Amino acid sequence: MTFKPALVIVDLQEDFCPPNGSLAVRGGREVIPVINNLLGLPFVFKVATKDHHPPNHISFASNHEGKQPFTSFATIRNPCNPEEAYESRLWPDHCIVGTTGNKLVKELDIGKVDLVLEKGTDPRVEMYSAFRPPLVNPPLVEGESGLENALKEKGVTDVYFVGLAGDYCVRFSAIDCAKAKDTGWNTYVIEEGIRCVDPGAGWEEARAEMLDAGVKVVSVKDNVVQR
Ligand code: VGL
Ligand code: ZN
Repeated sequence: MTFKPALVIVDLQEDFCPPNGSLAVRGGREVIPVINNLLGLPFVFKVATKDHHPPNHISFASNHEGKQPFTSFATIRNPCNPEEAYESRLWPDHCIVGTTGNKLVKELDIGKVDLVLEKGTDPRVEMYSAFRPPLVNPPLVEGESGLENALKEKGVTDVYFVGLAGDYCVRFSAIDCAKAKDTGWNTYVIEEGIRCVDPGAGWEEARAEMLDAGVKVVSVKDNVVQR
């Protein structure tokens, strides 16, 4: 099979970056030049995802009485199946539709991006993975997402992830990618192209979970689009 690499840039938005982002990830802006360089390489398909929340989104601490961003958790139920519930970390308001914080960072070489995909649009559920179709996250249920279909349509063989945050949306997107059925995709995370909310233990846990799922963590020095 011919090698057809895709680049997926996860949530490279103002709210995840210093100096003004409401959920700024330390060093978040430092990935921009790395990612702009990657955009110059011969990927067959380049996608950017956006966290795209309504103001009443369930992941905002401000929408839960007495809860604090970063330290509080809330139980979220799958509206399709109320038996399924999960504990989810709560955040400051971020990436609200129509705000500056929602915008892809202004330095991103957007002209080289083929497709922008929005996620997290349903106020009732958290949506870390770019592969989860609306209303079924989590747990993963059968059904293809917009990203999965788009990658299949382009005949992609290898998917490289970068963006923010490494221990949240990059992690869950890469894991879903590696686990996508009948695709044969090789899945990579490029380490210089990510920064984490919790760079110590958070990244270690994320890395271990990704390795377990078959995701390879690589370096830009590994000549990523050659094989
Ligand atoms: C993210 C926290 C909340 C991410 C999104 O893009 O990693 N993290 N929403
Ligand atoms: Zn979010």
